[in-house]
Amino acid sequence: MTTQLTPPASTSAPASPGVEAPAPGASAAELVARRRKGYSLEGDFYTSQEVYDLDVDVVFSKNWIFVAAAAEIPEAGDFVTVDVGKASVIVVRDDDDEIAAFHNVCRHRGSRLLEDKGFVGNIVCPYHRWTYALDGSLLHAESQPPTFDKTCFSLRKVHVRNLAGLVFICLAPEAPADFDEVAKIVEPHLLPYQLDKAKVARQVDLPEAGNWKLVMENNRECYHCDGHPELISAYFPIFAYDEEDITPRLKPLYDRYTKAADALAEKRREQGTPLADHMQLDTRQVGFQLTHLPLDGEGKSFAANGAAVCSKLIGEVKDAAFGDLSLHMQPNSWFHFLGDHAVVFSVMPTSPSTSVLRTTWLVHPDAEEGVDYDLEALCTVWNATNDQDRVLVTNTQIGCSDPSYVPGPYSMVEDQVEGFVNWYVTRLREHLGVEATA
Ligand code: 3BY
Ligand code: FES
Repeated sequence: MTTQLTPPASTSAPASPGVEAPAPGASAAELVARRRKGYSLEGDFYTSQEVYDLDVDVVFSKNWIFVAAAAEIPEAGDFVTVDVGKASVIVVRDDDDEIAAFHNVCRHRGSRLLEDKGFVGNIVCPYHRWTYALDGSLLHAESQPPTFDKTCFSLRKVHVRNLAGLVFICLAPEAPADFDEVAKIVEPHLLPYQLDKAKVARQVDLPEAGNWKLVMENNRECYHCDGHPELISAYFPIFAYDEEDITPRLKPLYDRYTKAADALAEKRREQGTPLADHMQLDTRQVGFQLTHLPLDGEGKSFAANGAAVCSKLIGEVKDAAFGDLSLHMQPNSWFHFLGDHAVVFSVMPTSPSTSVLRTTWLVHPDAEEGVDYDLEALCTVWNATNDQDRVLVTNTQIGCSDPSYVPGPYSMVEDQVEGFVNWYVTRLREHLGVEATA
């Protein structure tokens, strides 16, 4: 995340009445081949049914996607279902306390098995009551011939990983292998927060009137962050700057920031957790970015003056002023981990022009609503931020659907948007076997 004190130097071309909007209706292969580096995507990327189908079949079905916090399914038998296009997946905690994932399709005649979320002893099909254990094995199917072999009809498995309390699935037969390498880097950073044992304080599904990529692109920059007064008030308005950019006017602020960053580094060292940032958003198939930032004011949480919003610290965190560890992952998630809570986000596509942003707030399992935290106060900053972003996404979907829309250049502070788009275009180019022509 980058916050500007002054606007960046303009990189946009002068107004040019001669600029022509690309003709609509190009195939997905043409669109990804001619995508111009450094520029936003053509409008068809956000409106075409062909592109949407590819997004579901390639981006969301062949890559690891974030689908739930493990804390949503704390006990054996707790489950959530996840819709990916026409596919539905059951994510369930099994009797060994492991998280498993299965296609939500009965092995008899295909009925949907479970809806939404809840608790089950076994997974029982509502149609003819075939009954599956939490490990997916078929336990019982009535009226079968003696030759019937139950072991041939287990639920079909989906790849799943529980990364320190964050649950990812991959629908492909072969999941991208570098997830494990990324997990090895990320996991030690997350251990102090003990997310697997956290409590879900609230979950909100926000329908977005925009393509899922617009929600992600918007998340990947703070060029627009003047529109987030609640969020940016928690951060130092400084960290976009290199030391040489620091004018005498900025020096006191810079010194204050440096002091807070040093203090945070010391606290993380004491807690035995790594300090390094990582920026691999478009260089890996499991693209990710991990950033440690001190917060301004009291330095504790997402609230006015950086005040805490939960008096019980999350996990094993020892100091309330533990900064903001943010994790951004391709293609559909981002996360903020603070001393007193964590907030995790997933975006799922629902049509070419709509998507759903799911936000989940996590606190210490013993934190009591009304005693240790006020639920509204806990959620204020991100409810406001998400709603502000929703309006920006809606307007961008409308603008990108306008026949006059022409892709525009990214500024110097939109490098993570570029990272997202490069990652995305690479996935489609690989799948379609097309080379860049632009
Ligand atoms: O959550 C984030 O990291 C980003 C950065 C700023 C805007 N946005 C919501
Ligand atoms: Fe599930 Fe028949 S379809 S038991």
